[in-house]
Amino acid sequence: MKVIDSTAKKDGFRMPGEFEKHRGCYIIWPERPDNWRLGGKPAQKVFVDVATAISKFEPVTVGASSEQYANARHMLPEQVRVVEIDNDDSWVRDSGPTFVVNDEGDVRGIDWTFNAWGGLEDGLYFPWDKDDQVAQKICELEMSDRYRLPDFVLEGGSIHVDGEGTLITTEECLLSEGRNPQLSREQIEQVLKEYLNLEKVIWLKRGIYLDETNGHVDNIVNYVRPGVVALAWTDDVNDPQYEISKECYDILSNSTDAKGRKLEVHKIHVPKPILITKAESEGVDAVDGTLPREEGDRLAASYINYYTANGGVVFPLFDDPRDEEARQKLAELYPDREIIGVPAREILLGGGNIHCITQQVPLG
Ligand code: KQY
Repeated sequence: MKVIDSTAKKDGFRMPGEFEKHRGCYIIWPERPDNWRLGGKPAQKVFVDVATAISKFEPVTVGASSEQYANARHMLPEQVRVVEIDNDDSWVRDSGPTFVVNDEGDVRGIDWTFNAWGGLEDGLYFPWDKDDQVAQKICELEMSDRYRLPDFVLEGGSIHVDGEGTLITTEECLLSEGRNPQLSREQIEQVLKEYLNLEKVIWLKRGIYLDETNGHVDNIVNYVRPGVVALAWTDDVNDPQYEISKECYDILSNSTDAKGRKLEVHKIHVPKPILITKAESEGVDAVDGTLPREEGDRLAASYINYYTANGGVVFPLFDDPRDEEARQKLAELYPDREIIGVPAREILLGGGNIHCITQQVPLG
């Protein structure tokens, strides 16, 4: 498959919204013991639940390392395809390609540079070279040509688009020292506009409180459809999350998108603060250079970190009274999709959630 020396905008490709039709979905199997407790065994069960839920709606491929291939194949249901993809960890939203489509139905991948959320500045592990090859491997499996950006760091979790020329991101992440410190905000915006075919970038300031990715947008805001977004919210003015969510609400509700529409903003309450337990902390193999998981640390829990599938939405459950409220809100926002909740504490303990462990391939 070819590496194309051009840009999506020049070639008439655009990034579709996640709510548009998919050809399928990728997930990478968790195993690294310095991020996933107990050697990844509890997380693997939840990844099976997420893959199974999504496979009700669209084909799912799980990539596993050669060491874990047989275990993954054994644990996953037969309708899920399992292939070997060597990796450093299982966040395919970030290590995988961002796909773009054209009006002829062609699909191409954008292969951003991946540096584990901040490289040597404040990245979450080292090395990350296998993760940086994941996008290329998925493009090959999908028979998709790709644009490779060897000098531009970006993760899929740091952007959401409406498919009609608008992208939402956060300054906390895209302007962080560990991504592209040599580029100004305007230059970063220009790269996004060229490679995703956009007219407008809406900049939020910060993502969810204590998000270890430097505030990925996919934990705080999601596009329901063009002109309509869901926002993580709390009414508790004493929670540091309040000020962040309020700031996002003010920016979003005062923004127009690329088509000149005012955004409709729907609030979905976060669960009460979720803290790492002693047993959970002790289950992680602490090593130098990987973010420690300390007892009592608050996790960046948000229902917004959900996956939009063909005909379905798969969202995280936290064993919290807000779970049911989130389900109802999503059912209202997505009347034509089945809403499936998956208990997701084990994914949260690894530092992300359902959206972060999935990557859609658009139908084109
Ligand atoms: O939230 C994400 N998109 C990724 C989280 C990475 C956590 C690594 N420990």
